[in-house]
Amino acid sequence: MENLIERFLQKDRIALSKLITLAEDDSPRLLDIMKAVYPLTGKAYVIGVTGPPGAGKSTLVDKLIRSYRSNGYTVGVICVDPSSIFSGGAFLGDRVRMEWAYRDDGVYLRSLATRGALGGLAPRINEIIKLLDAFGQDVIIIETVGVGQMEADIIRYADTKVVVSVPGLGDQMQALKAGIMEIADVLVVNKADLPGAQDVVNDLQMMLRLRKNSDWIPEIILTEALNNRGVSELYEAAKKHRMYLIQSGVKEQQAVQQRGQLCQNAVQEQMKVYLQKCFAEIKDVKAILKVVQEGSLNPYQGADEIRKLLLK
Ligand SMILES: Nc1nc2c(ncn2[C@@H]2O[C@H](COP(=O)(O)OP(=O)(O)OP(=O)(O)O)[C@@H](O)[C@H]2O)c(=O)[nH]1
Ligand SMILES: [Mg+2]
Repeated sequence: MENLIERFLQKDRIALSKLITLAEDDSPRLLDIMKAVYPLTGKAYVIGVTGPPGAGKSTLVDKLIRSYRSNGYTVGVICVDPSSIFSGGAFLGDRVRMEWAYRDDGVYLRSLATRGALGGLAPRINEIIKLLDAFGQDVIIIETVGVGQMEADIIRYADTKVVVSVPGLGDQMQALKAGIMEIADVLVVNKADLPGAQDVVNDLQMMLRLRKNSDWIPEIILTEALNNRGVSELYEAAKKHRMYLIQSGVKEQQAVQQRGQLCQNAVQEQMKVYLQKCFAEIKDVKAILKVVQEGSLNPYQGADEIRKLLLK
């Protein structure tokens, strides 16, 4: 593994891929990997892009990557959950569309096909972001499908959160408002070539007026990702938001919080692994579990006894 980290530090993309896979698989080696690479992090600008299925997120991301590349930035892209029923087909489309990016050394694309063990977050998204950051990608874009709490969690640590909507969402628009709108830093109305785009803008403006007090008022950008319209406006809006984060001190506040959270999460993960080991290996714990399984001991009574045993 030393070798793998060594190769990673020498900018070997295969080593990067392997380390991301270890993160994705929740490898017990992850803690050591992160200890080694963390000192190299902190430079990347992270953008989260979310919205309903088929809104044109990938088309937009493709155009954004081109913009960042033409401005001299390297880019890492993480596409979360392309295996969902909505986007299984779209992912193949993405590969074809992104063909150019796979050939560009300054772009690293990765899709996370799996959900976490608990069915929640894509595993270790934060660690994967840190790996890309440490590898030297200037800009990291996370694309995720959906407008609920789970998607909000996936892009929680993005510096700039872009929520994409489109004309004709109907009831989904309500879900969008209830779910993810609160966290948006930039609002995009894509497919502005279709009828109804202005209605969506009006709707979003209304919603913004109800937004809780915040120093930052999200811009609403009309785009036609397919025709590359509005993409430079989105690029500028993201840049403006990034400057705001830095100048207002919000970025530093978020960093303080994030460092604590990463540490706590890592401890929790370690504890989970430790507990699994206890259940499998400690004789007295196994004995209590057995009695619980046989029905002679209340499971919660059993839990209490195991806790006392482990924490004594
Ligand atoms: N009319 C129109 N169609 C667009 C526009 N942008 C993207 N599309 C089309 O919308 C469809 C979905 O685009 P994707 O970029 O795959 O959308 P997505 O949001 O990434 O989709 P999922 O990842 O499956 O949720 C494709 O057929 C695109 O060509 C646009 O500005 N106007
Ligand atoms: Mg997509």
